[in-house]
Amino acid sequence: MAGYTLYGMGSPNVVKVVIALEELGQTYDFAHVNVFQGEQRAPWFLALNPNGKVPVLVEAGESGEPFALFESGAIMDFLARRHGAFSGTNEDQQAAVRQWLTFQMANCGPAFGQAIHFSFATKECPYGQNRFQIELRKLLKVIEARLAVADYLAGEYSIADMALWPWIRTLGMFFADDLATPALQRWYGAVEARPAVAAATARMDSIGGLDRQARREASEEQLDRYFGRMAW
Ligand SMILES: N[C@@H](CCC(=O)N[C@@H](CS)C(=O)NCC(=O)O)C(=O)O
Repeated sequence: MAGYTLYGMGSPNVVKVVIALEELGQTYDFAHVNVFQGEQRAPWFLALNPNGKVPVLVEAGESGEPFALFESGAIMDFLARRHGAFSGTNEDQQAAVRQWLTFQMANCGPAFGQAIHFSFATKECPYGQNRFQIELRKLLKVIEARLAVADYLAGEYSIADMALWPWIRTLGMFFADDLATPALQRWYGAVEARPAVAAATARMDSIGGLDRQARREASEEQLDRYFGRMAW
């Protein structure tokens, strides 16, 4: 039996956890959650994450009780500490890893997600498009400046890079021109070349078909709820 079960879909916040599991050499079962049709709002899922979002990681308990964790940043931090890698080797480095992980979680995830949402969901909303594209470009400048003076976000390759990389990959499908800067490209290629990252992306690309099917089969009302145009 795999030590972990990861509940998710093929989105960046889930891919980052798959990268961490692969980098740490952990076995895991992947449980696909049909977010387009609202499976994340079912009572069984809310018992794992009351906020109704993927990813959720469940660790099989050695003495019975499984341990469930939500919020991808907390999951990354948990996995790195549990398996003693990719989170810095002294207190200063550990703080730097958590700093850049928090930077990704608190800034890049929300702003990049909204920039993507407004670019395809509500083309009639220039206020939202403009606001989040300005923030996206500002954050990309911060990342470029950091990677111009450091190989990786926290100096050494860490869970902070694993957390950011899938977001940059996804941004490439929407805002490729904004990503054409030298340090970001150098870093992106270095992370992409890691065998664990290749294994993670291959596994997650196979999940993409499940997401596309779930989205195709969702009703208009379910899609309105998923995209936040209507309350659940
Ligand atoms: N801050 C959360 C964000 C998770 C998140 O936004 N998950 C999305 C997919 S990437 C989701 O589950 N959406 C479904 C919904 O909100 O109903 C994390 O990093 O874990």
